[in-house]
Amino acid sequence: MDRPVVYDIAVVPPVDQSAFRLRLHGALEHPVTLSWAEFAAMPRTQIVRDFHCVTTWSVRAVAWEGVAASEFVRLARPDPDVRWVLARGRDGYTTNLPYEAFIRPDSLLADRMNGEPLPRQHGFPLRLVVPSLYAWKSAKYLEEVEFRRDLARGFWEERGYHDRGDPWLEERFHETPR
Ligand SMILES: Nc1nc2c(c(=O)[nH]1)N[C@H]1C(S)=C(S)[C@@H](COP(=O)(O)O)O[C@H]1N2
Ligand SMILES: [Mo]
Repeated sequence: MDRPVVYDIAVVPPVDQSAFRLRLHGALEHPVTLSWAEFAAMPRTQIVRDFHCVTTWSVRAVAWEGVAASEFVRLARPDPDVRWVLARGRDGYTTNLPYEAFIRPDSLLADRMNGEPLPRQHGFPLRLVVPSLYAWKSAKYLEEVEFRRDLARGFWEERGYHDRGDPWLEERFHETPR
């Protein structure tokens, strides 16, 4: 596999798994906060996918393991008119993505990468992985997933990056300046 490249907006202190919480909130029938033990008890999945950064590098065939995004949808039951997801990391990083992309069968919340616990610089203990979109949508150090009817932009999207970010369509920037 190619050498992974790390892109971070800030230095992130490690978190104790006993203090870890994952919060699913917003337009949901059943908002929920999960401890690490609760997350670890959920059904597991694995995928192998290339990882596409917007700055032209791609990392080939990364093996991710964790819990499918669709399992959190089953648990939290988003309202039928939810259109967007806003993911937030412990470093304050945020990114928005279409709900449709979040629920794709290959989207997951990963706690293992290439057969090992997620390395610290790749988002320990948990990150979002959305292989169908550019890598900036895959929020590391994940703590919050907000389900929304309307668009709220994340860190890069506020700075002109695309609200969806499909690498096959090369959706890097917004077409029109905002
Ligand atoms: N929490 C958090 N997640 C993040 C970022 C970040 O700065 N903070 N950077 C994003 C960007 S721009 C990219 S390209 C990928 C890089 O993932 P990697 O460091 O695991 O290669 O993480 C994304 N997720
Ligand atoms: Mo990136």
